[in-house]
Amino acid sequence: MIYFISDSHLGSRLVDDHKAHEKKFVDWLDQVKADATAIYMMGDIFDFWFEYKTVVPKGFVRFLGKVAELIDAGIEIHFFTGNHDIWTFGYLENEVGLIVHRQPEVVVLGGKNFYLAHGDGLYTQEDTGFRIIRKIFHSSFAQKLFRLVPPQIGQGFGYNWSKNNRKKDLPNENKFLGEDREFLVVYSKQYAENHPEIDYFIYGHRHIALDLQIKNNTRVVVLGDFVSIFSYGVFDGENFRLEFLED
Ligand SMILES: [Mn+2]
Repeated sequence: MIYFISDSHLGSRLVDDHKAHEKKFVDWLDQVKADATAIYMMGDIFDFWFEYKTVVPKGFVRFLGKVAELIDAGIEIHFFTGNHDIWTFGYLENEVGLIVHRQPEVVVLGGKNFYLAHGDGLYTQEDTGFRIIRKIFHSSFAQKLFRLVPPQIGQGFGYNWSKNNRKKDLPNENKFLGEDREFLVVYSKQYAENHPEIDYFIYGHRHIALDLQIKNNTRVVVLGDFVSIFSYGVFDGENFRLEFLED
C-alpha cells in the first residue's frame, strides 16, 4: 500500500493541544506501518520549519522518531516541501532519512502515472501578494538574511505569519469552490491536455478532500488535511481512495 498525507501543520498556533495533534499523526503512522511500502507527505507537514546550520526547531520529537523508525524498517518516506515548511537544508534528509522533494514530480506507481505536488505556485493566476511572498520565501538571499535573525524572534515571526495566513483562509478552508474556481483543478485540466498519460494528480495545500474525474482515466485528488478533517489517500496498486481517520 502507498499512503498519501498532507497539511498536518504540526506546531500550528491554531491548534490548542499540540501533544494530542502530534499523537494522532504518530498513531496513524503506527497504523499504516503494517502494510505501507511508501508514504508520500505532500507538504505543510510542519506549520513552520526553519532549520539553521547547527540547530533545528524544538518539538516534534515523537513524530520524527516514528518517521525514522518506519524509514529504518524499510518504508520509503517522501517529503514534499509545502509553502510553510520550505526551509529544510539537509536535516530531514541526512538525520531522519526522508526523501525531500522541492518540485512537483511525476512518478510511476503500480503502472499508473502520478503527478505529485503540494499545489502552491503552480497557477499563474494565484494572487499577486502570495506570489511575491513565495518568491521571497524561496530566495536564498532572503533565507540567508533570516538566518541572521535570532531564532526566538524568527520562530515567533514564522508561527505568527503562518497563523494569520491560514486564519484568513479558514472560512473557505475545507470548502470546495467548484471546478472552475479551484485552481488545482483548472491547472490539472490544462496540464492534462498536453500530458494525457497522467492517471492521478495528487495535491495538498487546499485542505479539501476532493476526488474528481476530469477525463476518462484522469483524476484530480486533493488530500484534505490532517489538522481539521484528518483525511489521507491510499493506493493499493490498482485503486486510489481517500479515507478519513476514525476516532
Ligand atoms: Mn499549503
